[in-house]
Amino acid sequence: MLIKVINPNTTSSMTGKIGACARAVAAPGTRIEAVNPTMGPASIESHYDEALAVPGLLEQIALGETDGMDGYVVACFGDPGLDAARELARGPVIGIAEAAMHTASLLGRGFSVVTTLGRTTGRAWELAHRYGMSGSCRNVRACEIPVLDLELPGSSARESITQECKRAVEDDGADVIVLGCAGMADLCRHIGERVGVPVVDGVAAATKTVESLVALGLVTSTRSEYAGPPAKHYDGLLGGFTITR
Ligand code: 5HY
Repeated sequence: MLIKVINPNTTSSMTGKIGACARAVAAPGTRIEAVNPTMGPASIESHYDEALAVPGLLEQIALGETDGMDGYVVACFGDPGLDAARELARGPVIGIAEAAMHTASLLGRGFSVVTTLGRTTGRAWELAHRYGMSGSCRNVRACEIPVLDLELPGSSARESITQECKRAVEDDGADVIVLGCAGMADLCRHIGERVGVPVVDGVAAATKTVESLVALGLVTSTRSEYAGPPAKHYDGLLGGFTITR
């Protein structure tokens, strides 16, 4: 089974970490290809970043289709371009926020999301609502840590995030913690050993979700909304995204 894990930002060190976390949970016989686009933002911390990360993501999906990928993980907690990616890909496409929230809802009555910057919490709430998780989501907390600080060796990020997770358990009454950034994937075990409740990393959860769907022989429905994009010419910088049928 071939699964492509796409980090929609352009920071290759984060892609390496994401790939290692996906491979750590993949079943024998599952090959993980972890990639990031060469165009787009170095990190995704705003709506502007998210919008400009989507062309690079879709380019990687299109390449994956020519390479015969069975499924895809969108490894950014905003699940950017998820719907567009589902129109392009034959196999299942799963966002890490979607997978993490659904997984957390199976493990307790309520979960809290712990993410990077406060300005991204609105997006997380929007996704909780979209995924039918508003009733389970107790809170979305931010540590005010820039995404790329997670890449700095020896930074205090890990300790700050762990403390915020503890507060989520004590103050929100969270039964489960959802890590709100792909760059936190490698912190899952460390935090899990210190907060006393299950901690869900979306990269791992999404990888296993794609694996299960492919193993079940299930793909995205093309009945309506996720049918392939209509043939259309794209102008200017996006000329390469032209759809011919
Ligand atoms: C992520 N940004 O998972 C999101 C996290 C966030 O570059 N990878 C990013 O803060 O929304």
